[in-house]
Amino acid sequence: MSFPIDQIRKEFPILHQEVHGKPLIYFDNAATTQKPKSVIEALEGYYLHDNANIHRGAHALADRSTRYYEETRVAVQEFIRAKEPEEIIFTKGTTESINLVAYTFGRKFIQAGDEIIISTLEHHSNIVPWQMLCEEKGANLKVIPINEAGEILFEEFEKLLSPKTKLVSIVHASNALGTINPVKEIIAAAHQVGAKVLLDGAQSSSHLEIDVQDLDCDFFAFSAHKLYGPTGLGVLYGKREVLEAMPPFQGGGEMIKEVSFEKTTYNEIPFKFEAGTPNIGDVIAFKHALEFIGSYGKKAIKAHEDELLAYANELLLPVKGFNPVGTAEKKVSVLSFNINGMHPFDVGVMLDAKGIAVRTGHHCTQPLMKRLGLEGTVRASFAVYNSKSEIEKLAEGVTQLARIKNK
Ligand code: C6P
Repeated sequence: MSFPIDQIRKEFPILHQEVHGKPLIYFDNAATTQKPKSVIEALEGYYLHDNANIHRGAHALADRSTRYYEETRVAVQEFIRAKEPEEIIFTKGTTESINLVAYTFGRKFIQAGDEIIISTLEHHSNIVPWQMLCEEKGANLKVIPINEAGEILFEEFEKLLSPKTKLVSIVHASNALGTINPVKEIIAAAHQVGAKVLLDGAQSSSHLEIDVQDLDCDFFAFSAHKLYGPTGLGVLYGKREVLEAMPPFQGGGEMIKEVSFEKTTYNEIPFKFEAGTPNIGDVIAFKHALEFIGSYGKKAIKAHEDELLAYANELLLPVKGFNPVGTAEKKVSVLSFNINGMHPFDVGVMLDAKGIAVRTGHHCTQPLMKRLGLEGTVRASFAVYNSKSEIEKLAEGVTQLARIKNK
């Protein structure tokens, strides 16, 4: 059965508009995905009918809001195949999820002389929190090198591992290049030396089937907005025993069991890490994004996106002056490239004039760009609602630009 692209596109009202007089082609999905009607309607429905604070009210609306909020937690648990809903913590996004681990796990378990391993592929939000922690604690940050294709060098990673390694924090799929890291092998090797592993799943969660129990990662962080859900909402998964051993993140309401001026005791997980009134409406709407993905199935979505990437490569690789960046064997649907003789930003502006939305620049991966000797790239990232005819328009636009500069 062919992928029901027309039916899917009907679910995304935003796609049906013109930009600069041309039909919008949205290829900036790694930055954020568009939202299906069901998510937008759930958000509206919450504020029209159910709005109330959760976990504390003695009235019907509070009961309803609490129930819907906790239903999303269970939906997330199932989505990443966690063992229990208590292992799911709602945050503001991947960035906050990683910072939460740095502030709590890091403050308690990382000491002077300890080592944290990341890779050259990391987004800034999986670099800076660890630099801050290392500076505070006198710990050391080690970086796994990559090859020219944008793949980590596994044997170099193994050399970095030692009893001093307390944490390996690594991106599952690179936002800048699309590389899928061999995370199962990384996790197994890190566990051999007793280190915990955090996976930055910001990009993998929308494309790959995630099974945190099978992966055996200790933490998994991702953002709802890259998964057809609302902005300002993220998830931190942690294994129960690891979360229970960690001190709380922020202090305030919800995260306490009992407060007195002499002593405060803390709530159980996940509430210990959800201080204050959370992002209730967006959490409730997020369940509908997960249901949207579930209704088509990750496998079918990935197959469709892989086909789009292969088609883009087929059309563009023969074009003189087209330089792909990131040619890993295993990739999610990210096409990063440069055109000889053109600044990536100028390419982005010219594609925008044709209605094609891409991201240009360093993609919050400055050390990676430095390693590749680039200022930045043009990045087209594909999602469930993109079509082959849109890929043809991209290829046409890029080919025109390349021809001008590469006669
Ligand atoms: N990458 C991109 O255009 P937040 O902003 O917290 O939702 O996600 C941060 C983040 C962390 N890790 C990876 C691998 C990411 O791709 C991102 C977000 C966007 O590539 C915005 S910079």
